Amino acid sequence: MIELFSANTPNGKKISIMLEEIGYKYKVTKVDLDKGDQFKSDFKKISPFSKIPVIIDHKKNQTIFESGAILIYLADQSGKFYHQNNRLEINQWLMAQMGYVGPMLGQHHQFHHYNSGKSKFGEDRYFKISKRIYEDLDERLAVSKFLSGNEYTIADIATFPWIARHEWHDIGLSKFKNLTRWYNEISMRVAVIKGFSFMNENELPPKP
Ligand SMILES: N[C@@H](CCC(=O)N[C@@H](CS)C(=O)NCC(=O)O)C(=O)O
Repeated sequence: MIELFSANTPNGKKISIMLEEIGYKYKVTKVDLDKGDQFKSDFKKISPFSKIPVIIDHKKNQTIFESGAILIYLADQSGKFYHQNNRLEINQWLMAQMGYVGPMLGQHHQFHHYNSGKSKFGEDRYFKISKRIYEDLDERLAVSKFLSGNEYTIADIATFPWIARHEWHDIGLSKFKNLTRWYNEISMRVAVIKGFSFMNENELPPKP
């Protein structure tokens, strides 16, 4: 049994989607970020930077923080979505999500969605970077069915919930034909629909 410590955010959804995709039984423990649950000493013991998501694999007595590391762990355990012969490609797109796509879109959320009007510099900077991310992903998906090739992998699972916040981005997902094709295909997966709504049962990936 896996225990997932999470909140209803893109990083949180990556792991519920993965757990649904591999068909593992899991229990969700909500970490209320607005109330500061992430800073409680018991949580800090399993998450040194006070961030969700974290999992505990109770069967193996193993705790894991950082969504990319969790995805790799679950992929290794289940033998799914992280094919041995394509790891170099998958690692690149997964690391690009972890180190660039997520953090930059996250800043765009801060300046454009939550705090618009407070910093023109911040709003312009992250809008521009986010638009470039859409363009670059669209370019990649013009020549590749999924981010790391022909197969759906943990790189797609990591990236999808961030693009699913497209309504906050105001960039216009539907203008990006290849990214939209990829997004629509993933949105229709049964496991994605279930994992996406892990904290809000009626929540669906918003249409482009
Ligand atoms: N690199 C981390 C980022 C995790 C992260 O930023 N989590 C946010 C929610 S999406 C969080 O826990 N924020 C609480 C805080 O910083 O106080 C990962 O991918 O797991």
